[in-house]
Amino acid sequence: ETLIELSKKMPKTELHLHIEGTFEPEQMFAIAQRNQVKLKYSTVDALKAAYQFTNLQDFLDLYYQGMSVLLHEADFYDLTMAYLKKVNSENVVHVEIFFDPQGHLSRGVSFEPQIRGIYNALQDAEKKWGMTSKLIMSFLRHLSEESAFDTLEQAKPYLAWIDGVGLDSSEVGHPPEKFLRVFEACKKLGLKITAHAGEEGPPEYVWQAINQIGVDRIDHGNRALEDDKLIDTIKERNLTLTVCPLSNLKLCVVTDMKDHPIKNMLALGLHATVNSDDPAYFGGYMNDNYASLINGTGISKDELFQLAQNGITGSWMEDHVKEQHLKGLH
Ligand code: ES4
Ligand code: ZN
Repeated sequence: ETLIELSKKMPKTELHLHIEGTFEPEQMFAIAQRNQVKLKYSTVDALKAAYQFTNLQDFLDLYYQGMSVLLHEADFYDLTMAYLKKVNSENVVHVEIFFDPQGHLSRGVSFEPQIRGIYNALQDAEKKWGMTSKLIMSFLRHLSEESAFDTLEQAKPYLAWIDGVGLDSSEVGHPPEKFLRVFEACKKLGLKITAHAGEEGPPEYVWQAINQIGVDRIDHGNRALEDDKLIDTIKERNLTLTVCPLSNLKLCVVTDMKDHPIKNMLALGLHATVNSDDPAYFGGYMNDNYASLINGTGISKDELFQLAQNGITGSWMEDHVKEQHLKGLH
């Protein structure tokens, strides 16, 4: 059995996934049509041809355009269900999904249809396939603290459906400490906390996420490797890194998959995991991300299992559920 075959068969978790980043061009055009809204691109091929990014912002500009056709609860349901169906076929057994409410609120789409559509799809996936999930509301860091507080207020009637909060969008110039008070309020509400840090931003932003915000996890974290003391701190605190190989390649965080730092992260004792981030934009879902690591970096069988195991231990599943999944892995 090849490592590729093994990686496909393994039960996997996804801990870093933006649901709006799973919007495939074909589905985007179909929903645009039924909502009678126009996209900037006239064909699927023209849109796909635009998916060439040199940095995070290039991608975000298209990502916000793409999500602009989502208007109704059914749109959010269909988007989420299409993703869940895809990863169920890849033996993903647990997902922790981000959504960006401000990307929709700013267009006049209220909180309720967003979360109801996403949540109902997650529930249906559990009923159909036993796939478990957590939902993470993410704040857009290029917007103000006030906007984040307003979003949290709108989320309050739905807190039973929300497991954690995150921080995403344009990193440089928007350090975690900008949202210190918002995350304090979230913590008081019992929400888990994660933040994108060290994707394009400096190690200082990862320090802030840990020491000021008190994150339970770090999304990406690539640039933490520039700071030895930071590496030690991430280990001491047992913080999981949600690493996204194809995302890193497409956004030029790494220039070649053979230079991807994930093997180094494992060798340093960091709890790295494999995730797809925005699979419709970055060229692949969970199995493609594993395949790119196997083909590009030459990870070993032991490293493959370590990554899958880290995905279970780094998840926000209840401890007894983690135990079950760990047994299923070997
Ligand atoms: C994102 Cl790859 C990435 N980084 C930061 N924010 C994001 N939102 C969606 N994908
Ligand atoms: Zn991300």
